[in-house]
Amino acid sequence: MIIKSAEFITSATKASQYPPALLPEIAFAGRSNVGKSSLINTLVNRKHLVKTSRTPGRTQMINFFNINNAMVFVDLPGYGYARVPQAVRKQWGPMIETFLSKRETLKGVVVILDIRRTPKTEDLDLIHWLNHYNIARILVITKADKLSKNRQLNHQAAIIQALAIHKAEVILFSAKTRLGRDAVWNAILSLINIKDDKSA
Ligand SMILES: Nc1nc2c(ncn2[C@@H]2O[C@H](COP(=O)(O)OP(=O)(O)O)[C@@H](O)[C@H]2O)c(=O)[nH]1
Ligand SMILES: [Mg+2]
Repeated sequence: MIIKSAEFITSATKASQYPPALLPEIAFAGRSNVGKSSLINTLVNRKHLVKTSRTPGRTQMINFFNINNAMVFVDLPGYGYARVPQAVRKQWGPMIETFLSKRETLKGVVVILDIRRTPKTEDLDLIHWLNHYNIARILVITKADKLSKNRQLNHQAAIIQALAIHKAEVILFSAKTRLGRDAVWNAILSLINIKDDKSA
């Protein structure tokens, strides 16, 4: 995928603050610190379009980015970080659920999981919500570079089992090595019905 432009549009916590729904949207969701910002930056070939952080739980708003004037990437706030104040954590569910249930231009959600962790309640809840609202998902297992090839396979198998899904459904990814970048792009493009014109 050739990236001609990638620009921040706006941040929102409620529907009235969302930008006009004009382009197909792909949202990104996962636990705080899972590597969501790094994944988006890798996809768009920018080091700092989306802030990455060593301190998890900082971004508690929904951030919208215009990509190539062809689609919008939506960075959803990370969940499951204990040090986020209770009041903020309480907002998280309704904020995400409103977005997922009301956004008519949403074409799918990239669900990001850390290869070293078994999916937790929040991950499973998110996947159930997506099923409930009939929203397409792309499952990405990131930070693959943190494990040896052998352990990658074992951990991937454990995650697949915990989620009760098919092996072909997950994409192994690394922001560090860029493993899986093309596969994630292909999955996104097929959800929004855009052909990847490499000559463009
Ligand atoms: N080794 C490695 N580190 C990563 C990868 N993706 C993210 N990280 C690191 O994990 C931390 C959290 O990443 P970030 O993208 O900010 O996570 P977010 O909170 O989910 O947006 C940062 O220190 C990143 O450098 C990856 O694929 N491999
Ligand atoms: Mg982030």
